Amino acid sequence: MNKALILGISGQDGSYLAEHLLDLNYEVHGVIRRHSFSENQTSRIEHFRKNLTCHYGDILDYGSIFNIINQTRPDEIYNLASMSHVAISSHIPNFTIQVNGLAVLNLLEIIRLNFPKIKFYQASSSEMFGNSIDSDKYQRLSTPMNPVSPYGCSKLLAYNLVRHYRNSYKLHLCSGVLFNHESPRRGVNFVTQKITKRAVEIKKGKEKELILGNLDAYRDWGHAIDYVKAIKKIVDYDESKDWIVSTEITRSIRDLCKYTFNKLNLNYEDFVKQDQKFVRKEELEFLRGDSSKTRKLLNWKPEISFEEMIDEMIDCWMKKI
Ligand code: F7E
Repeated sequence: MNKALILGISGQDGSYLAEHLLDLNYEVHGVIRRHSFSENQTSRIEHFRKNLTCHYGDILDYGSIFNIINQTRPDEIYNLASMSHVAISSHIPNFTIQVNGLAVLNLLEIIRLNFPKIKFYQASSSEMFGNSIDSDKYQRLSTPMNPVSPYGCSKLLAYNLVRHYRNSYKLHLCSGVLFNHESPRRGVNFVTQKITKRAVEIKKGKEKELILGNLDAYRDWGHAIDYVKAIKKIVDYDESKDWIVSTEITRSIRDLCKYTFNKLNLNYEDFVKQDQKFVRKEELEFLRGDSSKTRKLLNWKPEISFEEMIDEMIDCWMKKI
């Protein structure tokens, strides 16, 4: 039985990846941070927790991570642990760089010095591109990376460290540069969940307005379930390298509002207001990833459409609220 260790198992991607690996008959271990509301911490994995082995640890705590790896001896490590909110990273830049950047260096050192056979996956992000874009309006691995947030800078640090360690020490280290990916398990302070939740609250007469920042940024949104399948294929590929995972379709926040409110027979213009408070210091304006190589070499493509994904999120809020 293959063994996997997931850092960030209690997050959106970690929870879906754990389920996918269990379906593939893996023994799945995960690292959980201590949290004062322990019931919230594991809400995404509670329904299948009996099939997992969870360990208390923290990616910032070198000893705890070394011990977990030493005890579990995984074949594969997936590093999905991160401070993942771009806007919040401007409020806690130092912490963001430590968690998303320096902690990855520690993981790489643990692998290099002690467990060089482990296959390692690093969650990289389209936020690393910043506002760089090729003339055909796509981002790809050759597009210059000029991040516009502490989050983007931290992810670029980790991405470059993974490349350097792979080239220098011949380790199986790969990165997936994932564009935005959403689901009903997304945190409510990301824009897709914020919009679908509030639109349902308005529909049910519980709220009157939705306050957002920039409506004219574009994002390439896929479903997290499709993206964790790509992650597994990335790790399984013989050669360890970097990959783009995207839908190749981009939409604005305004398009997202329009679709969500229409679905509920409402007009978004009657409810959506803008406030500078939610406008970023430096916005990343436009994302659309060219994932043609990933599709071809890994025989992967997104299966769930944008509309199906937003419908699923709306349905979940309709049941919850
Ligand atoms: O923002 C705009 C905001 O916070 C999307 C993370 O998974 O994807 C995610 O980062 C867009 C931005 O995601 C609000 O300015 C407008 O243009 O949902 P988001 P993100 O920043 O793109 C990348 C690939 C990651 O790696 C990250 O970890 O929506 N926007 N008004 C707003 N965004 C939020 N959150 N809240 C608003 O009120």
